[in-house]
This record gives sequence, structure tokens and C-alpha cells, in this order.
Amino acid sequence: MPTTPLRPHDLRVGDRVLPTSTRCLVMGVLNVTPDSFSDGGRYLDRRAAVSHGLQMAAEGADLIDVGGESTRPGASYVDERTELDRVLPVIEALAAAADVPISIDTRKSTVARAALAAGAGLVNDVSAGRDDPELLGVAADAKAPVVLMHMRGTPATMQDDPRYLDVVGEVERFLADRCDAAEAAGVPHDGLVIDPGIGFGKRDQHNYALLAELRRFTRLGHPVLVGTSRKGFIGRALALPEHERVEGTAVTVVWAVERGARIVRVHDVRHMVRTVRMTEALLHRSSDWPPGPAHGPAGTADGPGGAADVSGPANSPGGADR
Ligand code: PMM
Repeated sequence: MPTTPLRPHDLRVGDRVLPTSTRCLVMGVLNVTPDSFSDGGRYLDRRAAVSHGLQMAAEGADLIDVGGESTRPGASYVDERTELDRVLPVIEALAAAADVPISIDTRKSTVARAALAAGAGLVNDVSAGRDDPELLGVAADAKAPVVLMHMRGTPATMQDDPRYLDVVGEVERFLADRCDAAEAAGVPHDGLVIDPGIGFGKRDQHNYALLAELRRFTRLGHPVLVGTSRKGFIGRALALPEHERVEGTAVTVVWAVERGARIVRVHDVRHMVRTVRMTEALLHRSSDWPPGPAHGPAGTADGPGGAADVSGPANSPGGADR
């Protein structure tokens, strides 16, 4: 395994390039499920789901992750027809109306294939291609990038007494092996994203160790995705329920960006877009990162260039607003 961090590459999604080599992207979570731990039941109605996806895009999400199967601890299996019925209409509508790529959060090759045909551009598989080995070939055929996440067991069993001797080393080896499997199935090296799987078959001490050593995962040479949003370890640290974890999530996002994360998967897009931008301004010692025209949706109410744009020239000493 290489010992020094490698520069992660950009991701090619259809005819777009997602600039993961330059900045950390924000992936908005859209769970079309009755039982996901934080937003379950809210977006089971198609119109509500599509409107929330469009809102996240307007708030600056770089991509939208649509899922039709809850992966909360102990969640039961969702059959293929149910999952397809939940996600396909939402993906079709968002692909037509939103100007950001859509990823399909699934463990099933059939769902991945149909979602890609319906307009999704990436596949996010929390089983890293182990539950359904055909999924990697489906992504390869569609030339779609794949997120490979570490999980111990399945969502039904993953929190049954998870133990590791060296959680960071074990997750790193797992991800390296799954990258090899994906490449063997035809997914190109620069179509892979890796994710240590915060909260998937891990105790709090494991989540903390993985976040502390996040930079090690960048040595694999792929963009690192981190999903801490509203998760249980934040709730336990702050003694707060899911909908009260936005500040706790923001701190983990700052931490992850500072340690090399190139995609953060979040529910509270508006807040986390600002959190990521401010962290990157600090890291690059510049209010203008990446240099050049501001990224994100042009002209949203309070996005860059929008009505509430108070950015002023980079390096300006600041006027009334300091
Ligand atoms: N977490 C959840 C679902 N999918 N995918 C990736 N790649 N990484 C994650 O951390 C992740 C995921 C669970 O959270 P949710 O129920 O709020 O979607």
C-alpha cells in the first residue's frame, strides 16, 4: 500500500466533471423510505421527494443521493419491486429538472441498472459490491463512478457486537480489496470513491478512530466520501435527537474536510455547503477557493452571486461588514 497521500482525481459523470481533486463536494441525502433513521417517511411521497431534491440542488448540493432502502441498524430487507417503485419516478423527475448529478444508493444490481437508465450518474453501494457482485459490472457497463463503503455484516446484523483489533487497518485493507474487485469488474481506477462507513458495524470508539485517521484513506488514491450526518455517535456525544444534530454534524464536516474528505454526504445541505466553504477558505487562506468564478448554483437567493452576495473582492480589507 502506498505510504504518502495521493492526489485524488476528478470524477467523470457522463459529460460532466465533478472537481473532487480541487474541493470537497456536498452530496445531499434523499431517502425515499418510510424508516430511514433521520428523514424516514418525510419523502415517501414522490412530489415531496422531488421538491426536496430540487431544494437541495438550489442550496448548493453538488449531487443528490437517492435511496429506497433504509440501512439503519436492524432494518429489514426491501424487495426489488418496492425499491424500484420508490426511487425510479424520483430519479426520472430529478434528472429532468435538477442540474446536478444523481447517485443511486442501492445494494442491488437490478436497481442500479434501472436507476442509471432513468438518469442517475453514480452508484453508491454500502455493501461495496459484496451483496450483489453484478452491481460492479452494471456500473462498469454504464461508465458510472461507484462509491465503495465499508460495512461489517448487513444492516440487519451490523451493530451486533462489532469488534476490531485495528479498525483503521482493517477498513483500509477492506477498501483496497474492494477497489481491486471493482477494477476487476471493469470499473476504471478513476471511477472509484471510497468511504469508511461511519456507523456501519462500528461502536463510537471505531467511528472516532476512523475519523481521527481519515487521512490514511487518501493514500488509496481515490476521493474519500464521509457520511456522518446526524448519526448516532453525534447524538450520544451531545445527548440530542436526530433533528438537533446540525451543529454536531458541522463539526464533523469541518474535521473531515480538514483531513482530506472530498465528498460529504449530508441532510442539512444549506448549512453544510457553508461549513465546507468556510473550512476550505481557512485551509487555503483565501476567501476565493477554488479561484475563479464562484462555484455552486448561480444566483440562488443567498448563494454566491445571488441577492445576498456580500463576498466583495477577495483579499479586500472589508468595509462595513467585517
Ligand atoms: N449512510 C447512510 C446511507 N448511505 N452511503 C454512504 N456512502 N455513506 C454513508 O455513510 C451512508 C450511506 C445512512 O444514513 P441515512 O439513513 O441518513 O441515509
